Amino acid sequence: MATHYHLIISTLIILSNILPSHQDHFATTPPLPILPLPSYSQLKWQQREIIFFHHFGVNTFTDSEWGTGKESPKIFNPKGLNTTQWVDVAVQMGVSLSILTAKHHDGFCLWPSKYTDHSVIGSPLQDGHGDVVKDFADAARAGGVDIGLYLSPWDRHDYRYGKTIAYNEYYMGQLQELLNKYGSVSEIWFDGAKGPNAPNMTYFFSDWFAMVGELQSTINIFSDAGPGVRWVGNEKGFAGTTCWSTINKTALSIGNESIVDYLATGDPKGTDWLPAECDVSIRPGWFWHKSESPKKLSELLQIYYNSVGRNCVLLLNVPPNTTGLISDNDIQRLKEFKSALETIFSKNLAQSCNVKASSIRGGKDSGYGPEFVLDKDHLWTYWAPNDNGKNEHWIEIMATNKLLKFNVVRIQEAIGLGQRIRKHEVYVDGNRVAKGTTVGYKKLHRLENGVVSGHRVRIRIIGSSGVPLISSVGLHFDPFWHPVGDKNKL
Ligand code: FUL
Repeated sequence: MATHYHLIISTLIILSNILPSHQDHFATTPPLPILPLPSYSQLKWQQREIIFFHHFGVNTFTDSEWGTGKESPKIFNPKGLNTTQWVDVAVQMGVSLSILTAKHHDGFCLWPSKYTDHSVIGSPLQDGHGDVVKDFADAARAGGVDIGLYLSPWDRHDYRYGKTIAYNEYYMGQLQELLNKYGSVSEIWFDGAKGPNAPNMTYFFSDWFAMVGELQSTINIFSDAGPGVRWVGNEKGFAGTTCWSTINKTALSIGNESIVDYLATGDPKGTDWLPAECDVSIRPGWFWHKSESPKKLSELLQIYYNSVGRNCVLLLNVPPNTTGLISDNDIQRLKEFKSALETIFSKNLAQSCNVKASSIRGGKDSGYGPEFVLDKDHLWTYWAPNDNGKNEHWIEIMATNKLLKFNVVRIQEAIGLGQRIRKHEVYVDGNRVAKGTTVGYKKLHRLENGVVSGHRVRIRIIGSSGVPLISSVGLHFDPFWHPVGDKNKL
């Protein structure tokens, strides 16, 4: 009996050594998320990086920025209107979403609304049978570009403005027209702007937002306070150097000047995922003016670093002119911008390097190794360190042969599992070259002292909620960056 018993025990021991235990057999599970998380539509929006804005309307023809509402619809006469040309420009730029001002503050509607005659109906465009929103939506769909619409709450024309119930009914009627008639709409823009002498009235935001969500389930609602996307708090195209996608919605309200700094930085303790959009125009004005010209390439690049490179989306306004086309000089500048971004970011010097990290969740070959920061997926494959209670984690990129020379460091977090990093630093061969706070979807460090060269680049994460999850790292050379003190120009 005793021998039997021993046999059974030793067989069991042998078997337990041969058969894989659960731990060896299954893949290491991903870490738990840190709430709040982005929604599907917010994640999609974030990855667009650059969105177009088109301000177009009676102001285009009166050379003004804020129409009075007294303009005759007859002045709206874009004789060569070609929305396909707008879309072609977006496609060439790699832009996947364009937002059109369906109605600006002057109240003039670019579509034939049945609730007013202050629209294309009274204009010479196709003898009053034109519909710019439809043309734009059709052209965008044909070109594979998504559309967004701007419907100004402040309306300087409509007789109902100032009468709370009547105007809210009018506004909601127009929302229903826009969101029912033109197919899928990916973003709707609720502008908080209102002139100082405008009649005092209440907008029924909750009703509007509920209606929008009902008519378009995947839309992102933009306003100062979201609920899908928040305003960044200025119109320069710059986010805060610290920029959380998290914020407390209860602290926000629309048209409230006192919250602009909070909007620019977000809130590490925020319980709502509400990422920031940086709106800016390629020209000084939002509408096209003959006397204005596009911003310099260097300004556009600075805007890109300060918006996309600070965890935001850049909403770049490109205004159609009186002909109904995007002007050649704007197109030319956009081409330069696109080509500059390609020059800088198409080559990642880290690609040919070895990588190591302070630790790896689940050990080597677990699917969370540092090599995942060099693949093409910038969201769902990532380096995850061990959750060992330590406050510091690092990843290091080592040159295989020749010296690395770069002036831009790109770091991306796997934001699908929450925005975590609060503080980080970058070292080259032991010398600190950059430091920062938040990372988020994308952090770009354009190095203050210009080009650096070295063999080992270490990114230290010295503060994060939970463990940091890094989805991508890039070392880039930006030939357009010449800061004072750049001693190492190539
Ligand atoms: C502002 C408006 O007053 C400007 O005209 C422009 O539309 C800009 C995007 O938002 O608040």
